[in-house]
Amino acid sequence: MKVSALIGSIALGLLPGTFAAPPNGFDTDDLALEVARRALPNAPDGYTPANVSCPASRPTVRSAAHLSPNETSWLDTRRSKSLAAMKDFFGHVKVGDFDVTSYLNQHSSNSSSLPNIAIAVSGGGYRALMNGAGAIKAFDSRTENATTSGHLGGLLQSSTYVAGLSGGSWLVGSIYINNFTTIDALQRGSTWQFSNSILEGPPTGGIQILKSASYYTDLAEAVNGKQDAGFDTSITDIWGRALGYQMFNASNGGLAYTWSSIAETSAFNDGNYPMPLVVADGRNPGQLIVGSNSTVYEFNPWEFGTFDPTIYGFVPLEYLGSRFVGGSLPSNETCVRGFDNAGFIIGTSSTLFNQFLLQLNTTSLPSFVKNIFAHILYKLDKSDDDIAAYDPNPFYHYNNHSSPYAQQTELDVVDGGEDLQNIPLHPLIQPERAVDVIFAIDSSADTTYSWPNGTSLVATYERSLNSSGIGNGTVFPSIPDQNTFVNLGLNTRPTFFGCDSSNLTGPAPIVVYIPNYPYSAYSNVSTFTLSYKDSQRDDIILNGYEVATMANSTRDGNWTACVGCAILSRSFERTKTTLPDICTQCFTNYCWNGTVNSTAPGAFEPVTLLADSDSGASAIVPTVLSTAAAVSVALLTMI
Ligand SMILES: *[C@@H]1O[C@H](CO)[C@@H](O)[C@H](O)[C@H]1NC(C)=O
Ligand SMILES: *[C@@H]1O[C@H](CO)[C@@H](O)[C@H](O)[C@H]1NC(C)=O
Ligand SMILES: *[C@@H]1O[C@H](CO)[C@@H](O)[C@H](O)[C@H]1NC(C)=O
Ligand SMILES: *[C@@H]1O[C@H](CO)[C@@H](O)[C@H](O)[C@H]1NC(C)=O
Ligand SMILES: *[C@@H]1O[C@H](CO)[C@@H](O)[C@H](O)[C@H]1NC(C)=O
Ligand SMILES: *[C@@H]1O[C@H](CO)[C@@H](O)[C@H](O)[C@H]1NC(C)=O
Ligand SMILES: *[C@@H]1O[C@H](CO)[C@@H](O)[C@H](O)[C@H]1NC(C)=O
Ligand SMILES: *[C@@H]1O[C@H](CO)[C@@H](O)[C@H](O)[C@H]1NC(C)=O
Ligand SMILES: *[C@@H]1O[C@H](CO)[C@@H](O)[C@H](O)[C@H]1NC(C)=O
Ligand SMILES: *[C@@H]1O[C@H](CO)[C@@H](O)[C@H](O)[C@H]1NC(C)=O
Ligand SMILES: *[C@@H]1O[C@H](CO)[C@@H](O)[C@H](O)[C@H]1NC(C)=O
Ligand SMILES: CC(=O)N[C@H]1CO[C@H](CO)[C@@H](O)[C@@H]1O
Repeated sequence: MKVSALIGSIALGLLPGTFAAPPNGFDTDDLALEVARRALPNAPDGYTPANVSCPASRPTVRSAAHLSPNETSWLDTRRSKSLAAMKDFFGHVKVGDFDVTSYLNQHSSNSSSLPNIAIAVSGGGYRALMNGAGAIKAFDSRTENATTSGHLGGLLQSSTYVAGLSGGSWLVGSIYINNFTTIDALQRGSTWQFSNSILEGPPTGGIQILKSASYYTDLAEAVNGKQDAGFDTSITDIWGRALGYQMFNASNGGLAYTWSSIAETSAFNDGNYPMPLVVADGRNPGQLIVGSNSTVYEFNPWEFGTFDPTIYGFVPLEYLGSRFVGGSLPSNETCVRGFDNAGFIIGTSSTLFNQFLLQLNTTSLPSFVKNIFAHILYKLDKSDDDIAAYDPNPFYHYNNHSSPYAQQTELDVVDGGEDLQNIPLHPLIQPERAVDVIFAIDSSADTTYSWPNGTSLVATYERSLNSSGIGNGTVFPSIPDQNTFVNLGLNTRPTFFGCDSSNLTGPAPIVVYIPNYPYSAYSNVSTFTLSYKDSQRDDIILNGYEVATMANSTRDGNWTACVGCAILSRSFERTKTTLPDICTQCFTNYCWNGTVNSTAPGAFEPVTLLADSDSGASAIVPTVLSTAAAVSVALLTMI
């Protein structure tokens, strides 16, 4: 008897009638909507990757020297949409007396002179998801009142890229797999039910009719299916399936939804919203610790791969799971689809949270649930290994002379924050993408009380200094040490880095650093907290809104103008436009000017900036994961 069947019968025996396996990967409700515009349940066999016939031109790995033809042509389509959105944005965001609309009209025929905007949402579990959601909500023109004076609605619609990592990738996945939905809808709907811990599964009733036992049976069924089809599995497969239940509004946790299906939807193809990016790290062959020299991967709607010199290649995401050799698919090999399950992608970006599953024993779940889980773990190839197995390695024998992965039949991919670059800036500082400004939302837990202190920017800066090595020519603004961040308060309000482009060694964006900070709520909840009441979730999201808008500009009446200046700055340089006076003032106020104060600061314990709040405690010290692997715990306390 297969273990999957065994588990199924355990659950059936104990809970008659509660477990109904889907007849196959498809969900008829979702299929009916296939013509509608949202990410699609288009995997051939649910969670299990399956052989399909190859397209006429067989998929290949391509060099990272340029953007993909898909991205290049999508950018063309996107530009007219983002330009229109920018005009709307500057309809309510005034930059002193400067007429931004005329400026944009004047240069609209040469799109490369116009601003190119990106948003990056850091990791940090649910804290990062919620604080990031507040910022995205603030940037979204669809949010009620967000396009009034003092707010920033429309920045999202004006952006070209939105990147997420780990907890930030759960946010990006929640938005994109659910039809570019709004944060408001996620708060009001049945998807973001964080009061139900991911360990227990979704509430019963509604779209996901499950109980904890059948939840785990469902997770096991899917993962066993993949394994029985000959694919390596790890605990990340279980974790990714669980995330699907909590982030995707589809029955069976979006079993057949692929990440590549985003590129098949008409709304995305029409350029109606920004391009989503998810970041993960590579673990080098034979290594356990992921250091600053590790390879950084991106998942975009078309491809998986990296600009790093280690691999310097991209594979079509849809055909991940096919046996590429030396960058092409041998004639005796078939195409495989369905490997890029959307939950698996965001699970890959957040593998450190695999540790939580291993803590299931410490929960109050009934013991038969724990037994089911023990069986799942037993069956996995890599039960306690914190990696996602990308086997077959799509870059097998690719760039044989330079790639440390070329001889590996399996690629080990891990949490995007493990190299300490906890903000997904890597895809956004690639010269080919020519980004002008990155809004970097940092929800990292760097300090004792889980506030950010610039560690992530420091890591990206240091990596860029190795420009002939792993940095591969990427340029990043100078970033001071973390003590300076705390001493100068650079982590208490937005700070701009790289304002003066003449002080850079090459083209690089301005980084608008937006650190998590308490306005109306203590949003420094522990990375280890896995369940939140709706009211606390909403308080933290509102706090994130206030972080991004500086309390709707009540903290600085010129904040939105200064955001406008950051957006326009590089464009002004290209068009040789004199900086408006208000921008000079803004840059004096917000740009880090090179001052350093590296003396060791005292404890960083900010209190809510707005009126007293009862919505949280300021000091939350991690204790839960005492048995987890030491390295993971150390990292989890930081991200
Ligand atoms: C996706 O969103 C668009 C725009 O709001 C809407 O028109 C469309 O019906 C939605 N599709 C689905 C499947 O919900
Ligand atoms: C990406 O581009 C390739 C080659 O131009 C094309 O065959 C493929 O259909 C495109 N993919 C998508 C999802 O549009
Ligand atoms: C939007 O603004 C109006 C008018 O000030 C106010 O009544 C309403 O409560 C606001 N809505 C939200 C969601 O803040
Ligand atoms: C294809 O050929 C290679 C080289 O002979 C072999 O290693 C591989 O197993 C073959 N694949 C299949 C699916 O038969
Ligand atoms: C959980 O508990 C079971 C039964 O006590 C034990 O066999 C198993 O090893 C434990 N699992 C973990 C991950 O500690
Ligand atoms: C900054 O965060 C790092 C961990 O990310 C920590 O080791 C360091 O002590 C912190 N420094 C300050 C000044 O907060
Ligand atoms: C990263 O690689 C550079 C050489 O390319 C080396 O100098 C540096 O020590 C490495 N850093 C780590 C943390 O391995
Ligand atoms: C900021 O605006 C949001 C949404 O309109 C509102 O709910 C919140 O109360 C406002 N906060 C402050 C400090 O004005
Ligand atoms: C905004 O900036 C202008 C120009 O520097 C200045 O005159 C004005 O006082 C500022 N307004 C606020 C509310 O700080
Ligand atoms: C640079 O910024 C620091 C505070 O961060 C300030 O004290 C100093 O006066 C500034 N220097 C210049 C030249 O503006
Ligand atoms: C300008 O560049 C130098 C050299 O890289 C650096 O030390 C300094 O901090 C930079 N200044 C600013 C304001 O970024
Ligand atoms: C700018 C730069 O250094 N680019 C290099 C990145 O890595 C690839 C692969 O090693 C090189 O071919 C590029 O020249």
